[in-house]
Order: sequence, then C-alpha cells, then structure tokens
Amino acid sequence: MRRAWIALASSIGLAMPVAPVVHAQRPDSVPPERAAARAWFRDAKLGLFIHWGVYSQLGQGEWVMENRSIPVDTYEWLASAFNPVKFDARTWVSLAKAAGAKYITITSRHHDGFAMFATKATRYNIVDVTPFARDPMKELAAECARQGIKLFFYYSQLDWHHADYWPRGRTGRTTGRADAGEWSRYLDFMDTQLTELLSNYGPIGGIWFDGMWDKPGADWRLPRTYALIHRLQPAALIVPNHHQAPLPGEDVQTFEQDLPGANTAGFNTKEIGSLPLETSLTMNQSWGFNITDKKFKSVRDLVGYVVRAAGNGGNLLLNIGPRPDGTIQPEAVERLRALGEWMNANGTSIYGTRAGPVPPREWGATTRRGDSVFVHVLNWPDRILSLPDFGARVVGASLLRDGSKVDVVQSPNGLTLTVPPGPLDDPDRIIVVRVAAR
Ligand code: FHN
Repeated sequence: MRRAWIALASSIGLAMPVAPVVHAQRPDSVPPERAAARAWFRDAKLGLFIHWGVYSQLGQGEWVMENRSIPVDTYEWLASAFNPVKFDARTWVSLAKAAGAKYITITSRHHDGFAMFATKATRYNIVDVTPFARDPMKELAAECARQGIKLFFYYSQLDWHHADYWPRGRTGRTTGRADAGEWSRYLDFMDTQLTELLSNYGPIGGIWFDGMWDKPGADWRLPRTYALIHRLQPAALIVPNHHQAPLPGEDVQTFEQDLPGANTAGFNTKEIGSLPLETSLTMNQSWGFNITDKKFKSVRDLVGYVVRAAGNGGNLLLNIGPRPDGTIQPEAVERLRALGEWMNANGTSIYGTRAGPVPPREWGATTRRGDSVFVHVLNWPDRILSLPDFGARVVGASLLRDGSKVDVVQSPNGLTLTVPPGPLDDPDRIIVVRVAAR
C-alpha cells in the first residue's frame, strides 16, 4: 500500500485542474516585510528544487530507508560514509541561475532525519559525523547571496530516525526504534533546528515544510513554530506541503506533482486559497537521486509546465536529485540550460505575470501583465484559435518572437486568432494581445 502510494506520487505527471474549488479566505494581515516577500514570490515563477542527502548514495530515491526497511543503526553507518567531495555551491547556484530560477529550495533535512547542516541539536548531521565535515547549506547560502538568488530550506517534520517521533505515523515503523518517546521533546528539537536555520544562514527565503501528512491527527504546535519563524525572520515565507487548504500563518500554497487545484496525484487538495501558489515537479520520476530513472521530461514538456503553472497564477518548483559525489546528472544540466535559454528569450511572458483571462486548456495557457495578455500556444495544430472573451477591448496582437502582426478578430463571443506557423521545434508560440487600459 505504502509503496503503491509512493509510486503513484512519483509517477503521475501534471494534469489540467478540474473545476478547482476556490476557497474564500479572509485576507491575512501580514507585516509589510512578509507582504513584500509574498509579492516577490508571486513574481518569481521558477524555482529549483534540490533533493540531496545521505540517501543519494544508494541511488534509489530519498525514501530508500523506508522502502527497504533500513534500521536506524545501519542507516547511521551510511551517513558516516557520506563524502560529496565534488560538491561546489558556485556550480549549483550558477546552474539555477542559468535555468532562469529565482530561488532554490533544498532539503536541509529529509524524512531520514539527517541534518545536512551544522546543528547543535543532534550529532546526526553532516558536519559532525561525515568525513565531508562541511556545511553545504552554509556554502549555498553564501553563494546564493553572492549571485542574488533566494534560498529556501526544505525541512521534514516527519522523522524516521529520531527516538521521540512517537507515537509513530503512517511510516517509519520498520527502522528498529523503541516504541517509546516524548512528542513534545521532538517538537522542541525541531524548533531548535529551525532556530538555527533562521539564525545562522543570513536572510533566507523561507521554510518549505513536508511530512506533516504522516501524522495528520497530531498536534504539530504549528502556531508556535510559525510564530517562531516569523519572529526570527519577518520576511521568511512558510511553504507547507501538507496537501491541505492553507492554515493560519502560512504564506504559500504548494501542490505536489499537480497544478494548483488539480489532484491527479491523489493527495492534493482542490481548494485554492488566496496565497501565492506553487507546483513542485520532478524532472524525471524521482525526487532524490535514482540511478536507473532515465525518464526525464523533455525540454518542450518542461516549458509547458512552466507556462501552465504561470497560467494558473503559480510558480514551478522544478526538482533535481544530485549525485552523492555532489555532481548533477548531465541530463538535468542539459535540460536546465535549455529551459534557461527559453526563459531568457520568453521570460517577459512569464516573470512578474499573473494568471491570464482564459484558464489553462489543452491548447495552452494565458498570462497577463498590465495591458498585455500573453497567449501561449503549446499544443494547437490549426491556424485558427478561438478563445472566450477577455473582458476587455482588444487593441492588437503580435508574435512575441519577432513582433510581427497577428490577425485578431473580436466578437461578443470572444476572440479569433490566426496563429502563425512556428518552427517545428518551438515549444510555445506566444502571441501578445494588447487590451485597452481598464
Ligand atoms: O515524501 C516526500 C517526497 O520524498 C518529496 O520530498 C516530496 C516533494 O514534494 N514530498 C513528499 C511527499 O509529499
């Protein structure tokens, strides 16, 4: 059952949202720093997700401890062998920049409980027990600051290693821990580590939480933890991957392997609140390094995901799983560079936009900035494309690529565009439709 769930989670691609439920929410009153950070996030549109840890050594994804029932002491040995000598923060951050990503979200600690940062809360961390003895989060934070890209820390609330993660949730039952523990001590431990992440790495983008779904009924003391985070860094955003509608104190609503409001993965909510939106997506079918998973999405597909996420008013958080030596698979590097070239040429139709007047459809999506509506034609073989009414008078239309005029006819029923044929390998023909100022 558990394996089936994981396989489902990692194998499903994005699909069009089916009639999302839009959740009426009172606008949160947030301090100006956080409001500005949320606004920045809405504009960012592309982030690079990185799943990297001790598990990368086995090349079977980040769930290997659970999937193979590896006992805690055996996994501790694996941790003690982790030595990613080729890790180079500058290379990683430069690649994220080259891809057009505005932020990086990296696993500071995944469900295996191993801290990929220096922590005084436990010796179970990369500095204290590995031959590497360096803090890659520190190196990344410094490099992100240098290259002007935001850094978010993924932090797993679920823990397959800690003795006090008790009572157990749905997972982590086969790692040989004693059936006893003190839940409040575990929550204190997390708060200590979060305090370190928010105190020792300069200003960070925020914390990306994951794993609460393992114990949905538990008291996670969220108000206290969220207040702690916002007190330590008022501009840090809280991004919870709990698969529910947003809870008080949260800043972003994120969807896993699904566009906002869709639930092909089987665990996302269809309720969309008023917070900035994000979709996390694997580049192949795995989050952590999987040595045999070669099912990488094509560049055309990745462009489509960025466009459809933006067309839904959200960001795409595109994942890679670096190798245990600290290098990144060439398939991922190649795709990120190609995506970056596309973003470089067409980013004006993505960055800083909002969802356009026509919700994403099979043919493509629309985005909007001011008086420009960008019609992204992703999958439409015909010359004539008819769209529902934009709710504004259309002034003219042109191709983003070269500014050439595009025929557009507006009627009370909508618009008809004559789509110019593009190069066969063009993943997205973008038509800029100018509408009269409102
Ligand atoms: O179990 C994790 C999984 O390993 C991965 O980190 C993804 C990323 O969105 N989230 C979890 C499942 O919800």
